[in-house]
Amino acid sequence: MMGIAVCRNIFLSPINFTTMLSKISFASRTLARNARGVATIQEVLKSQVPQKQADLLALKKEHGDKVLGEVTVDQCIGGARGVKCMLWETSNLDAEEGIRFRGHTIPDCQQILPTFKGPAGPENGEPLLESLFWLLLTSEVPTKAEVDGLTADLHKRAASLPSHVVPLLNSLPKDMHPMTQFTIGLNAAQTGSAFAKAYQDGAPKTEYHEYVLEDVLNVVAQLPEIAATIYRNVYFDGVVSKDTSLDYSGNFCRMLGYDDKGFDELMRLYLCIHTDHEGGNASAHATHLVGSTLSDPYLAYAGGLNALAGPLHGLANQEVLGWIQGIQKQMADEGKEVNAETITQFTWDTLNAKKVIPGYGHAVLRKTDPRYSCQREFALKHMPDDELFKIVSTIYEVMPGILTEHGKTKNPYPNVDSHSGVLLWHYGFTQFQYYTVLFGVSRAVGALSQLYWDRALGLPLERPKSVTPEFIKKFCESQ
Ligand code: AMX
Repeated sequence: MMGIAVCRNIFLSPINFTTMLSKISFASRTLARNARGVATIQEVLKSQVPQKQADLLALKKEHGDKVLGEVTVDQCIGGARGVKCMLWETSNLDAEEGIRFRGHTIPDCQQILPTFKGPAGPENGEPLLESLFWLLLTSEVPTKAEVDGLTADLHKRAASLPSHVVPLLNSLPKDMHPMTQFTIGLNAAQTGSAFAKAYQDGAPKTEYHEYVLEDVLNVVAQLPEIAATIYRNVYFDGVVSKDTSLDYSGNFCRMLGYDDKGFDELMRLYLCIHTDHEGGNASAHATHLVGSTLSDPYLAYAGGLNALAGPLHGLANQEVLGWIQGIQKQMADEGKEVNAETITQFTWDTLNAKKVIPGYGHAVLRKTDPRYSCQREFALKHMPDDELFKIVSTIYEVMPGILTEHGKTKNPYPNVDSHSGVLLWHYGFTQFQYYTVLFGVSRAVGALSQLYWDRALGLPLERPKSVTPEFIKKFCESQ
């Protein structure tokens, strides 16, 4: 029967076929997992580390002196685009296809990862963030029971947020950018770092990853309270209420002050798709770099958050909303409609003013970001008539053509940040200066999963070679 089903699906589409294969392999893995019983994430990782360490040693021994690529002067000056010089376990980004989390596309993940209702599958809602966290850390698809165990563990760990953090956040000026507050909160929570303490106490290098895992789980568990405290302080009454009968995302929604099942589902999707985008993006790379100095996960991820706060990276989601409001205001002032024609004019005005169009373009991607596409699918399913969604759709119709005609960007298509704001806005989450904090809660899961493996695999201090302009000139002239 399974064979017939697979054959039939081959003729549907390659995506359906891949998804079918994922489901089959998931089913067989689930059988194996059920035989072994419910494991904790610590147990699974402990069983994987020796083999992974041996595999990496063997890879180095066999291929250590092979050449992965060369570096041109343009790449050296131009932000190292395409230079292959970083090991990354958790995800891989293809320019055409987009992100794969441990080999799984976003549609795959929506098929195979456990949801709040239980079994995997879009009919049961979006995957749980904890499911993806498990997949990123272990490369295995968890059972629902394993995910529930992780959820309970994270809820328990959230209580370990040091007692000085919330009062510190309460003392910050309300007009300080939420991302600045977020990094302050995370840095302040560093006093609880298990790794920093173990290092000071003389733990051997072979044990670093055990303490790092404690910190990774604690940071992920503590971030919602830091983030929600900032949101409630800046925009509301400062009161944060929890509901730990829910999953990580649902509880986070309650902490932010939202009690709406539709918004819970959106937050599950949102938190999953922002987790990881291979290693070279600024927030993941910064976390990896800072962590390579043996700064603990709190300090390392605070570095990542500072990178995320830049408008060319995570801050683009707030910029998109600001840009759309700019169109709306100008057209209202001029008594015009927001439509394809006026959006085109506004876009050219932005480009002629030498500004970027937020939410479009990408350093690696050369097609529409699948993180954009799945958010569009969500909107088509849950809010097809939303006015702002219609504007975002019209922008999507005209923008690739305009950017192509403009002729500068290598990728005229939308990225993740082009769509996230409109979904949040639909549920009444209109404080767009805060949007990057949500991105930051999610990115922790990817960047810190990798940081665990950085230490488990004993990766060294990152220290690429820089060169002076004089060196480049002399070197090239001597060739
Ligand atoms: N609007 C206008 N110009 C753009 C553009 C856009 N959306 N995207 C790229 N360009 C311009 C660049 O500024 C650059 O101009 P320059 O030669 O005068 O410096 C030229 O096109 C070539 O750039 P590129 O090679 O296509 O892109 P990049 O790798 O240098 O930069 C990115 C990538 C994302 C920073 C860029 O596309 C951009 O600024 N986009 C808008 C901001 C944004 O949406 N950021 C979020 C990205 C996703 C994320 O990290 N969250």
